[in-house]
Amino acid sequence: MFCFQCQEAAKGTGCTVKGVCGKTDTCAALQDALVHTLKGISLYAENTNADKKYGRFVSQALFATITNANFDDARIYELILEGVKLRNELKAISGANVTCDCANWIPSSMADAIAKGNSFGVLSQENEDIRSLRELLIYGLKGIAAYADHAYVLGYEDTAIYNHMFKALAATTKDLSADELVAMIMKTGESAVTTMALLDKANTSTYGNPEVTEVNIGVGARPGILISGHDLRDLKDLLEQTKGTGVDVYTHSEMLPAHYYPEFKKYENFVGNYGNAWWKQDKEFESFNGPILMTTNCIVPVRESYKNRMFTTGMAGYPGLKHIADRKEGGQKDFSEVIALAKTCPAPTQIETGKIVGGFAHAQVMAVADKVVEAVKAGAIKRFVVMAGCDGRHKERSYFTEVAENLPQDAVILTAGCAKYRYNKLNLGDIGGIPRVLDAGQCNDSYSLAVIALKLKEVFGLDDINKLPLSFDIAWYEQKAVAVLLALLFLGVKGVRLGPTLPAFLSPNVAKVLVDNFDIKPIGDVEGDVAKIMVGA
Ligand code: SF4
Ligand code: SF3
Repeated sequence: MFCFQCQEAAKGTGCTVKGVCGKTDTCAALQDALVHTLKGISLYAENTNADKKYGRFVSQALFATITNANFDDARIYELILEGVKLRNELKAISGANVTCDCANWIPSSMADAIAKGNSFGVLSQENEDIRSLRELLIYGLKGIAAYADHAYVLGYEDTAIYNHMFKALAATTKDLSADELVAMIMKTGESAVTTMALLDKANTSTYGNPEVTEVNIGVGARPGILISGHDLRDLKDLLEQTKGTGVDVYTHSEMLPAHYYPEFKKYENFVGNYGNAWWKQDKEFESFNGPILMTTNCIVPVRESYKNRMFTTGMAGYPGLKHIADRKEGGQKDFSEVIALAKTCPAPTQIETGKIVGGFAHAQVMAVADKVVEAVKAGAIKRFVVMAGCDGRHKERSYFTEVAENLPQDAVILTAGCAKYRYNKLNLGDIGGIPRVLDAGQCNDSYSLAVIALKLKEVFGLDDINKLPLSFDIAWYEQKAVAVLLALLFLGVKGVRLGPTLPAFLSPNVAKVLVDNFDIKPIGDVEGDVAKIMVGA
């Protein structure tokens, strides 16, 4: 195997024996064979007016290959078989004669698919710059795919997003120049903006606009179910089905922002958030005591002590865990087994107490825009620092906690994604009633931060987003962060700091393109960075 798609790639170069994430070499090969198949689908779909079902499939299958989403060989192999079937349908419809292996191969067995993945993996492209650009493109698409799937689940789709996915995946099989690939990457940034906007519309039209909310981080006396990941519709079904059963529902990691939506506040058994970012789950799931439902990434290798009370659903999967099947059209997923199990479990063991505040998505911030603008004009707020993205295991990530602690009192942190767990429980105070950490929501709610920045640009009559008193200090881990980063670049944001390390998949030349054109820089030391951030350097 060779995989370097996430920030924790072994030795900062790539995982070769087994993923640091726990992905086995067979699962890695199957995922590579799946991506290979999706390229074949795309080669036919890009020139056909393909039905939405093909776009949906490509999104869901790409989503399954995101870091920490699906470790289940059998499920990945099923997706390959389904993909080959759909590809052959498109082949017949288009009547095209495409010679690429990805457009024609037919797996005869799982072993055959593993061999295919091994011969068409990342390293099959020998030119390291073309490899780097192609993979950057694919990882951006994976992030978009996850967001597109969440929007689809709520009934929102956009064929332009699917069409871009086809074009971009097909592009990775062609003999394109570096410049042509860079142009495709920029278009992917545009598509990331479109997709996050669509998901924002899906979430807010269905569940209301997030509002400032205090979230309890302690526990109650009743048994609970812990729901993790990003899928709000799964949460809605679970809340409906646990209503009045005596079972409480807690959010974990990226599900925390669900508390900010008016729709979910109606449920008296929706009691709080348990634990921290994804990577601490192997300890925190143990002390939760009740069932855990993973709706998306990020799953870490599952311990025996809670294996029999952990479930996956949607595109998440893990061998040996029960998988809750998809809902029938118009219906709900059936969580009765999860709820029945919860009733037999003790209440969660308390690991923290207190409250955290969030809900500063675009509508809520706009509602207090006057106050914010006033604070900037009066000099009470000198700088906004976007510290969105992901959290992870690396010790160097304490940098983000220290930056949050060391920024002067007149700086406000804007956040989204699980990066927030590095500083959302510190007491950083407020500026005239405006908290110094404004949490917009999940990583896809980075879109809200962009909307807020564009609005501020307008209010201050500026012609360039980079003239705002705004800096970006982004923590990344998986491919959704790649999509968010490409979205920022498309929106013209320059000078983003990125850490804890730059992606292993950027070759020196590709990294140089990003530095030269967008002034992207690796994080440095806390003191130096804080000083530079405050003067916009
Ligand atoms: Fe390694 Fe990350 Fe790939 Fe997992 S996803 S195999 S940790 S590079
Ligand atoms: Fe990602 Fe696992 Fe945090 Fe949505 S999901 S942000 S890492």
